[in-house]
Amino acid sequence: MESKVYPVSDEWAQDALIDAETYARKYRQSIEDPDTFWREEAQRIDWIKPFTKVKDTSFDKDDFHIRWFEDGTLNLAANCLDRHLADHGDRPAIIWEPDDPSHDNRILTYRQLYEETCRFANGLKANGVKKGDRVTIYMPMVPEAAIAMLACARIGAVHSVIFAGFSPEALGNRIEDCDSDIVITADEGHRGGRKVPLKANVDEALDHHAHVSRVIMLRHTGADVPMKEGRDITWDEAVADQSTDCEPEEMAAEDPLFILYTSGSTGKPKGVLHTTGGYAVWTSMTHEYSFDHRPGDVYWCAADIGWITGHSYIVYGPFANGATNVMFEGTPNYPDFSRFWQIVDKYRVNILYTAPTALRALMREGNEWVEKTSRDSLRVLGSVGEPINPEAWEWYYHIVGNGKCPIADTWWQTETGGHMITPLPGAHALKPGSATKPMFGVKPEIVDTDGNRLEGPCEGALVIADSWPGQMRGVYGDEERFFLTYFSTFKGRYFTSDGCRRDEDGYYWITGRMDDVINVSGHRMGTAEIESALVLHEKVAEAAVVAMPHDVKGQGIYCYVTTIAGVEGDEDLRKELIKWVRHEIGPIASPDVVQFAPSLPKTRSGKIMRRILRKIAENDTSNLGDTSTLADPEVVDNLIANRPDL
Ligand code: 6R9
Repeated sequence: MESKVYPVSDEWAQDALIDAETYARKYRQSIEDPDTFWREEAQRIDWIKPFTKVKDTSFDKDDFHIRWFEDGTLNLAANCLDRHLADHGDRPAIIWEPDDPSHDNRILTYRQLYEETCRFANGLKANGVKKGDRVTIYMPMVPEAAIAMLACARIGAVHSVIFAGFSPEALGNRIEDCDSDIVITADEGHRGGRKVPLKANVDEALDHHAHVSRVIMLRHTGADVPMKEGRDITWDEAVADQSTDCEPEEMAAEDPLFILYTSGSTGKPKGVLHTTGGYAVWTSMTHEYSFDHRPGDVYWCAADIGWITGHSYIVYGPFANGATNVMFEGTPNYPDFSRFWQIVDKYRVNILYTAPTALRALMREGNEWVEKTSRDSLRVLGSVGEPINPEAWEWYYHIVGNGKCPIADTWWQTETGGHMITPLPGAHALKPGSATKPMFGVKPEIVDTDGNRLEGPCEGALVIADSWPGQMRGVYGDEERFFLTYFSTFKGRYFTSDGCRRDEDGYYWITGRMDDVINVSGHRMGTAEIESALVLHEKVAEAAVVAMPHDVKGQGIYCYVTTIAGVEGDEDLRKELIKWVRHEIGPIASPDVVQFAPSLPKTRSGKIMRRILRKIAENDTSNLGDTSTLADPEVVDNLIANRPDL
């Protein structure tokens, strides 16, 4: 396949933190002599007790374990805050931009962020939170969300951030799964001119999860919300009279840092568990190298704190590196389609990190929204969440970046903690749509279905052959699921569930998920999760959910629904089911299409043939592949005949 190549410019080649030669040398060392490489790289973190052992890992079933820097101790919040105070306590740590541009922004220096974090950490302690306790955070994109996370890290509590777009039902299940007794939230959030009823959602969730004994609520919009006597207090009450100093807890490198729920192939979202030392080194290193981040840069990651990108690249990586972080509460299209670029100009952003879905949504509105802004402060552009199509890549590069900013197309996952395959701006020639080359310490391999390693240009399943420091350490509360999900498909290797192609230059091209995960606007949704929600509805007998191509979201959600006998699938029920799924999971899981089906295509053994359902959803029915195992071929003809016009 022919593709355009954008070589590293002379300017970049000369000034980059990591140039091509340095990349080659460091990469080789990271694979051949990981001990030396990581011993040095880990010096970017302040250890309380220095580690002596670097890496002790095995992906083999009989001896499965992952430990990095294991006898070292540290506190990650102290690495993100305290150590910056002496030299640049007055540097802005967070520049917060509200949803509505006519409202006031907020700027918190490192000293202020330190003090607010300590006060809240003391407040948590005063409310009974101890090291190892799980704290649920359900917050809008405000500085207090980051403060709550850092406060947990400071006292050794394990945070579980739930994206504010999740429903009460989804929130409740996640509170239950990690058995957390405390929830931190706000009265409401702002998003694109609308209000998100966070406290009301928490109340609804807690109707069924009464063991939660404390809710701390930030007053943000000032909405009049009911407070439950004895359970609910305000943020201000929690921090009143608390000291602005709080001794950081000494954590072992392998002590848990946080849990983050994500979707996989099976019905129940899993709590991905990350630990402290390796994650600290990994997020700090990748944030610096992938974006060529320099002290004093204004850096903006436009993700939400509820996703791994927010954890690693709004909070831990950037703060560990003393970055000035823009944090934005709103959306790219409110009040108009220039909003992103106006923010870039307002704060003279040097590094912008966003998702292909946002770019596609803005691209289709026309270039004038971009071109009326300057954007001349931009130096590096980042992309994350899904494969970026070459058209969106070219637009990002030429229109947004004026043809002078390298694009870091960062491939990684909740499970990997940080960037795994990505170009470094001064080291790699770029090919639009390719995540290019592995990060230091990452050993990608492409295997066939039998697990044979393929060499040279090839396509297959992407696996990682050895451990890296930022790797997840477990599925919370389910020890076996970790090994089974990631290490049992291909022996001795971590299976990413992504398909991948490697070209003649050794560049990696991610082709997308190979499992039943739909990537909607960069958000992972399990088809089984949506199916379970649908069949909970009293009028639904059976449901099958597959991905469909979508111009803006990347993938959309296509649902085939069989109603119970005597119920007709009409327009009203269609609307009701869409509302139902939004209520059960959240607005991000909104079905794009609901097609009623008298029955679903099944094999004689009763398995739903998703391959066929996918083809119909893609409107590609000329070649359905092998249909010989279908129990009733007429079912398929009926589905094709009744496919809604989209
Ligand atoms: C960070 C994040 C992970 C899945 C991953 C892959 C897709 C993410 C990508 C990409 C191609 C990129 N993905 N970044 N695909 N190029 N640059 O998104 O984590 O929410 O766990 O999703 O997203 O399919 O497996 P997460």
